[in-house]
Amino acid sequence: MPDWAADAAIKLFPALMSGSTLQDKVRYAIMGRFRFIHAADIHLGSILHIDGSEDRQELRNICREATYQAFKNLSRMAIELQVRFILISGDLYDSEARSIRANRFFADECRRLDEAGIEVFVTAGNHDPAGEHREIFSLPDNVHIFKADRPEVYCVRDEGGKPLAAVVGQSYQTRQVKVPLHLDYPSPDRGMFRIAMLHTQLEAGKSIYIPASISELINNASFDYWALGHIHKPQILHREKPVIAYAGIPQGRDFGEQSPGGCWLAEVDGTELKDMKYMVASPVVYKSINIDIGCPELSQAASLDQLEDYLYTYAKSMLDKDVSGREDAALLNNSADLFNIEGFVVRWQIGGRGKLHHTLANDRQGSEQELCRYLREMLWNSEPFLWTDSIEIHTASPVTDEVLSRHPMLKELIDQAVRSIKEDGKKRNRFISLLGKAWTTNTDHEGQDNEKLPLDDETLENIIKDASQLLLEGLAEGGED
Ligand SMILES: [Mn+2]
Repeated sequence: MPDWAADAAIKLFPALMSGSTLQDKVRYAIMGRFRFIHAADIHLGSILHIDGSEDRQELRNICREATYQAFKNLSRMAIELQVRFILISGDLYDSEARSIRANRFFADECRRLDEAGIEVFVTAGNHDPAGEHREIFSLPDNVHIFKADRPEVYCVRDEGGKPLAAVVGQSYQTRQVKVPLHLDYPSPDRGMFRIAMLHTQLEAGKSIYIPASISELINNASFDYWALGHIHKPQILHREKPVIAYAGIPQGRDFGEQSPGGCWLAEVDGTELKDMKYMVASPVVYKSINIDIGCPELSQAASLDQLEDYLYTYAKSMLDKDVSGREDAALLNNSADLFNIEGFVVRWQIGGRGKLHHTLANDRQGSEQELCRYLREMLWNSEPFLWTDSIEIHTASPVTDEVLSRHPMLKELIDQAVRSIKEDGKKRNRFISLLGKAWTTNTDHEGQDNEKLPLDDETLENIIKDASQLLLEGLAEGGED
C-alpha cells in the first residue's frame, strides 16, 4: 500500500479511521463511497434582529454579516470534509431580487468549491423564485441551478466516470407554487444513490408551498433521500429508506429561530446512506434562558444587585463551558469542532416565586431596563460574546405551599383551566382570539398565515403562566404571610 494512497484515504474518510485497516479505507474510497451536504434556506442577505444593535456598530455589522458567515462556514466544512457535492433546497437568497452583494458572494464561494472539486445543486424557493431574474454574476461550471418549467435530473460521477448519485429537482417560478411538482419527478436509473430536492411546507391540500404529504414521499420508490427545504428547523422525518429530512436554517434571524443551525453531512456507500450528522454553521445563536427566582441561589435574595450577580455568574459559566452551543449541537449529533460560535443573543425570562418579586414588581420596566444595561455592558466583550436582547419579568410573590394547601379546590380549578387551554385546541384558539391582535411580528416568516395570530408558543405559555399566577395570588390574598 503506497503511503500517498493511505494518506488520501485517511484524509477522505476520517470518520472511518477507528477500527478499520488502511486497506478498508482505500476500498471505501474506490467503491462508490462519498459524502454530500444537504443545506437549505440560507437566506443570504437577510439581517438578524437584535434589540439594541442600532447603537453598536460592531453588533450592527454582525447582524448584517451573519448569514454570509454561516454559508462561509458551511462551504469551508465541505472543503475540509471533502464532500462530493452540496445541495441547497431553496431560499438561497432572501429575496427575489438577489442583491448584487449576495450574488457576488455566492459566485466567489462557489469558485472556491469548484477548485476543491465540489459541485453545488440549487433549487429556487419561495423567497428567491426563478421569475424573470438572472444571476448578476456568472457562476462557475460546478453550480447547477434547476429550471422552473420542468424537473431536471443531474448525474454525479466519480473520477472514473462511474455514476455515484442522481439529483432531481425543480425551482419555484413565482413566490407560490400550488402544484405538487414532486409527483412529476422522473425516476432516475437504479444502481446509484437517488436524491430528490423539494422546497415544501409538507402540507397536503391547498398549500401554496408545493402541496405534498409525507406518505407521498415515503411511498415513492424512485428515491433514497428527500432533501427538503422551507421549514427552518432541522429534522429527520423518516429514517428508513427513503430518508426524509429538513436541513433547517444555517443562521437564525430572531427568537423564532433559536438554537444553532447548519446542514446535514451524509455518508453514502453505493445506494445506502451510512451516516448522517448535523454540522453546526451559525456564527450567532439565539437563546432564551429561563431563570426562577425561587431557585435555592435566589430564594433569599431581595435586591436587584443580587439578581444581577446571579445572572452574570450564570452567563459566565455558560460561556466558559460553551455549554449552550455544544449541548444543542451534541443533541443533533454534531462533531462541532470545526469552528467556533461567535456569540449568543439572549432573552432572559425571569419567573417563579420569591422575595425578589416585591423589588422587581415595584418597577418592572425599570428593573428590566437596568438588568439589560448591566448585562450588556458586562458580557459584550466576553469570548464568545453574549448580548442581552431583552429581559422579561414574569415573577410572582412567594405564595407558600401552605397557603395554597388551604385552597386546594381553587388551585385544582386553576390547574385544570391552564391544562385545558394548553391541551384543547378549541379552547386554545378561543383564548388566543380573546387576546386580540396585540402580538405581531415584523419579519417575513416562512409560511406565515395572515389569518392566524402570529403569537408564538413561548409568548402564549408566558401569558398563561402570568394569568394563573395573578389568579392564584388574588385567591390567596389575605392568607399570605
Ligand atoms: Mn421558503
